[in-house]
Amino acid sequence: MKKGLVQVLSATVIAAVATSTSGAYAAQNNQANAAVPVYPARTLTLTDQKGDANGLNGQSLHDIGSYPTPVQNDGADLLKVEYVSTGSMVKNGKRHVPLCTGFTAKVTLAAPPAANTFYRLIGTAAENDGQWWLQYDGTRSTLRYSTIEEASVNDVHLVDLIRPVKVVGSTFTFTVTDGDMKASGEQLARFRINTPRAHSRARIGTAPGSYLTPVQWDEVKPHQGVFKPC
Ligand SMILES: [Ca+2]
Repeated sequence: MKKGLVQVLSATVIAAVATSTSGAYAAQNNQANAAVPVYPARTLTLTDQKGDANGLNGQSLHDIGSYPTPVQNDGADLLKVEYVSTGSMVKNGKRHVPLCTGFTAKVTLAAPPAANTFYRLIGTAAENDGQWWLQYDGTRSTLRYSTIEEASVNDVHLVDLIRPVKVVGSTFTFTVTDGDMKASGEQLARFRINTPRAHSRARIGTAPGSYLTPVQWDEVKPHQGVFKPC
């Protein structure tokens, strides 16, 4: 009986110590988590109708709007574009302050990306007031940019993004860093995309300089505002 009592008391003490230790660890962990605020990411989400990738909406000559039809290219059907700033909280003295590093732009389609198609996230930027476009063609992930003056003489620049687009099922995501912005003459702190919008277009031909891009399969109408990640 005595041995049994000792065993019971020992088990009770061990359990109490374990609970106390676990509680202390949890408290410390909570304090550590509470000490670092969550990075205040900025977001902008644009949406578009499903089933309207038929080449009828957004044509420069004749735009009848977004209507589902039996002619439908699911892999070019834009449903959503989500811009999210990237960064982290860093120590500055006793405080944590946000450090912005760029942004991501995730595109959701009705099906995995189609072959021979350009996907473009369109807009202008702080320095590049002619165009600042993110472009994915199934192989290359690029940035197109120009000022108004350059665009007027078709002097448009094209560089590869530092990080290629990541495709997951029916979505693909651009990652834009400080280095990408510098490559196009933009500054991270001042950077913004004006009237962001998107379209998907056919890519006909093989030479980069001589692609034909009709038909425009689908488009996301312009957002009358800006996305400023930092
Ligand atoms: Ca659509």
